[in-house]
Amino acid sequence: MSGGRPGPDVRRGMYGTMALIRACDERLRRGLSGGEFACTYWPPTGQEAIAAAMGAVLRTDDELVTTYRGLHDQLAKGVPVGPLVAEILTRKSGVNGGKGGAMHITHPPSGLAHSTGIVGSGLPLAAGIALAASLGGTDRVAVASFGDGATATGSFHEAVNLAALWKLPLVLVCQDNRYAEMTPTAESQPVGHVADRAAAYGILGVVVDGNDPDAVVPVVAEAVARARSGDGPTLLECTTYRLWGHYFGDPMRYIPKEELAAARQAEPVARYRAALVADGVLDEADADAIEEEARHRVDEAFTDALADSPPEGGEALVDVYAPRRSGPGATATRGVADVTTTTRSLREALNVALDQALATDPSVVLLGEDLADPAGGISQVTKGLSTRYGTDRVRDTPISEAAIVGAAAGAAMAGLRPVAELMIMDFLSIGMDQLVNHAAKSRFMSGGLVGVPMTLRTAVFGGIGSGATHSQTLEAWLTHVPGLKVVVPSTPADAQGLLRACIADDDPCVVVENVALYGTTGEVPDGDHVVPLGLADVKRTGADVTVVTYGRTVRDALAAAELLAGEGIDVEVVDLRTLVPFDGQTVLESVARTRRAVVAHHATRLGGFGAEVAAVINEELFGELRAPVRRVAASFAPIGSAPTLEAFVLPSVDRIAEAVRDVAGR
Ligand SMILES: Cc1ncc(C[n+]2csc(CCOP(=O)(O)OP(=O)(O)O)c2C)c(N)n1
Ligand SMILES: [Mg+2]
Repeated sequence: MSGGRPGPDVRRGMYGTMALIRACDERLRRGLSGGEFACTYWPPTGQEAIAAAMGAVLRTDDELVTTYRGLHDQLAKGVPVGPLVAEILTRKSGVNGGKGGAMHITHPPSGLAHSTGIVGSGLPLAAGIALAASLGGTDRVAVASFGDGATATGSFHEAVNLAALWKLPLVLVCQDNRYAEMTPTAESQPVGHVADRAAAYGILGVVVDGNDPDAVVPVVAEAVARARSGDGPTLLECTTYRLWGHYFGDPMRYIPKEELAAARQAEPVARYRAALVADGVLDEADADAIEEEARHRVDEAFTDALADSPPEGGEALVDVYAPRRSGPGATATRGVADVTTTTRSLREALNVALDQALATDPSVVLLGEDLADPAGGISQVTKGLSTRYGTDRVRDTPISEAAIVGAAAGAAMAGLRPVAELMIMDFLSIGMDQLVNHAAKSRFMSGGLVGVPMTLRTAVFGGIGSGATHSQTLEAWLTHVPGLKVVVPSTPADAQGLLRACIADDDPCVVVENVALYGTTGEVPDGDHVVPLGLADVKRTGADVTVVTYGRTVRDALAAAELLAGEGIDVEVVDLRTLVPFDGQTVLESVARTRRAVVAHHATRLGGFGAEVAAVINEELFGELRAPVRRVAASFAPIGSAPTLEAFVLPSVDRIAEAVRDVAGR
């Protein structure tokens, strides 16, 4: 459908959608008020017209990202009412098996890509979905539906900037319901209209009466046509009113009575019914029948859902990660006797892994700041790749960490295998919501329907005088998040093989690189070298003490082992390589032999991953240990810029050696 007011069939259809939304909303509110059931609910009452118009314009294969206040959008996009209601009531038969709940509805067959509970976060995801649509050569569009309050978030601005810059097939639908929780729109934005913000990004902003579906249809249709034809995003501000407060049961004390009374007078469902009757599209009996039919479908949905049970508790552990795959990638080339090798720096090894992935898998795309040539990345890891594969697949981004991670996650949800780069690990703080709340949780919240096969590369700049905001070793932030895999390579061979494994993996993986290692060289097996995730590697065998470590600290541990060999202490060095999944077996086998262990890492000791390793050793081998497990890690202090301050805080060869002597009783 393109511009112009809708015809009678479309209008009747939209009324049916609005009636269905209203019936479902009323049934939910009735059940909640009467104590018939309990669930979370953010009523979209009063916003039905916007959803109905979107539903009338969008194709099933267009992808919608909405929010916790999404019932209307979800029904209008075609999510079947029975499984939708069951999900809201967190039943087994819900679209997402009761794992998503009212806030996190996902239904790919209807093009309902994601519903987010984090304000503004849907926009970067939708940008990524739009990127996948355009790189895939389709004419599908992505639509982000969000509230007025969301336009104050960094995610909104980063995503709109990115989408406008890249002319992504994205439609931005703001449902301006006059409030963000308890704050009126006017008190949270310095411009008169949300649509005014469009000018900052060189895109069209349109204000439309969101209570009139006939008015919304043509503006959505024009925005969709613009997006489909490659002319980029449009920001639509659909003005409306939130009739029942922020959440179910909101006493709405902050809303002026007269304002609410006027809004109720202008509410869209009754208003549209009257308009259709006045125009002769429906008579009163037709309208009654449409409403009756809607109520009937909704009643049936509730009866079925209420008869169903919630998922078994054990389901909590299912869909956290993709089921394990066998086949290529399941075995390492390491240890194969006749494999030939090439000497490479760790930087070159990462470049080769990316090159191989780009060459063999058209769904692999790279995005990040300064990735493309001539820069080729701040550390030249991506050098040459944009020249070889083009800037469509090796993309420079604006300085927008939330949008980089979010777009990668969205693109991964939509079928690509993006490799995003966050230049320095400290910047993870800015992309964290997208990684932790969306990439990590999508598979679970969707009940296994939507995985996020993305890789995030990032580098620790510690140990080179970069100071407190450019030196942090933050992998412990990530290992605490179910759904993520966390990889920390120490050698060129591992870096290449682990990165290949991450890109091929169906779950979101973070590769923590270290700038101090980029120049180190080593032998890398030729060909398709893959190191399976979750397998530690014994980098040096020894009989007296096990040092468990990873990443940059492996080098220090090996140097300490050399030193200690001269003192007659035989040290085994276990390189974890992957922190999640954690290879406890290799660690325990080693410590069961040596009966003495030191755990070492450059990250802060308090709450560091070493605490987890030490706890596992204690739990499993307490009776075997000849000494308590010792940890060597950074002091609980920011990294100072002066070399003296940094050296004081970070672990060193000497400190590792000292700890080993201590557990060895020397
Ligand atoms: C990032 C973030 N901050 C705060 C919240 C708490 N919160 C939930 S909804 C909401 C208001 C959002 O308002 P708006 O974007 O206008 O959407 P509406 O609820 O009106 O549909 C807030 C502050 C949140 N969920 N996410
Ligand atoms: Mg709002």
